[in-house]
Amino acid sequence: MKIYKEQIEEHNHQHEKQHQRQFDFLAETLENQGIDVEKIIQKLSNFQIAIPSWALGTGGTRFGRFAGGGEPRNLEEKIEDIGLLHSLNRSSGAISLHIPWDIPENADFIKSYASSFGIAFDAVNSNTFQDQKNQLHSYKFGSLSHASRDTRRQAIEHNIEVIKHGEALGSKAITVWLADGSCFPAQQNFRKALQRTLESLQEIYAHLPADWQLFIEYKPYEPNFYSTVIQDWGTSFLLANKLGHQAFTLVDLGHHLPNTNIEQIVATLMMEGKLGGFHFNDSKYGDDDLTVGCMKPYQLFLIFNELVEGMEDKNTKNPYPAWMIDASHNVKDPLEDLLQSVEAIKIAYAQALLVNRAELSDIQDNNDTVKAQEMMQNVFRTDVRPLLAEARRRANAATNPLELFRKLNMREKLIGERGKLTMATGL
Ligand code: PSV
Ligand code: MN
Repeated sequence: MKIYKEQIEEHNHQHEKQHQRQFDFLAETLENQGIDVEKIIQKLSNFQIAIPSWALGTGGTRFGRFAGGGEPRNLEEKIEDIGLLHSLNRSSGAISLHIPWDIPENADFIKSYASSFGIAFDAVNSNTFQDQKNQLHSYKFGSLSHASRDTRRQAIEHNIEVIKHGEALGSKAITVWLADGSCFPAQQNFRKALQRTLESLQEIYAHLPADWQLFIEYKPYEPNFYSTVIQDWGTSFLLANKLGHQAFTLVDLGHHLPNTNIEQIVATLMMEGKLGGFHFNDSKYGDDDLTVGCMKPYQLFLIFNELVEGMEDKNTKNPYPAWMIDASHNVKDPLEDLLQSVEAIKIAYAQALLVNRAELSDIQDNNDTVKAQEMMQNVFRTDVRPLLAEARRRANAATNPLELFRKLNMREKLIGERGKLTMATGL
């Protein structure tokens, strides 16, 4: 399934007058404030957010799953779905694979198929949180931290295998997320479990190609409910530091206890040059996996404020972070959901680009808390959507991707092609 250039042009043509009016008004307002609008549009055009291969089907909960219809049946169809997103917004030019959910049988073919849609391969993800058919040792009580050497070895080998798959596709990073931990007090020796995890990671790190990065994701609970071995950014940071210069911490927005100051974590990691990547989503309670920006858009903006600050500061040596969406729930059309998430991320990014860094720095040095709030909320309340639409228009994408997706009846067409009861691999 494809969206043709002419369909996008026609859509943009219909919205042209209104878009132009809104864009001209905003551009003039911002230019009057001394903001270089062209520069911001350029940055927005360059900004790409990877789509996880597991977010293209309807997510479920432990209570059930309600298939939405037309879900991709294989890796090729997942790539086609991301191709659809990318032709609509030109901001989703990468896919992040989860192995073994999506093992490419013919890497060369998959690589060139993805590239025909303008899609590259982002970080690959290993999976030692589920047992696979015919697996010798169970991960029920952990993987890289497991008390048994054989189980750890199996998990290490799996990660090395994942790196090999990634190399064949042109990925440059592996993300390790461990479900390892314990459900009950005293079930596990914390110190030994962490030590074993470090040693396992060291073995994986030894197999990392020289131009690769290793991202360590943390999570305070779930599926283990008493403890997780890599519970927080501090533990991830500690491991990344011990591993070496190719290892980094990965921040998943849903992996924090309520009210955690995530923007401060971002700033700290960037100061140390150890923020490797991001998994975007939103939540009300925990790892809810909801659409980015649906609950706490101001927090998202404050996080981007720190990210932009860190990226623009020449004194920080943090590499450019890998951006990915990690969300999947069970009520929305996954493609519509992803379009909304990408939009929310780019809105927060655009707003952060509007912040006058020199002025904010003066305000902070003068301890003017009132002005700090005025300034940040003024930016947050600026409707930057015409900037995003303009960046898309110039890239031959749709000025309003979601509207066009619906107008073209894309989901109905996907159901017609793939059927109503298809089920994508994933959680
Ligand atoms: C775990 O909750 C996680 O955030 C990790 O990134 C996994 O790879 C992904 O979700 C699995 O859905
Ligand atoms: Mn994640």
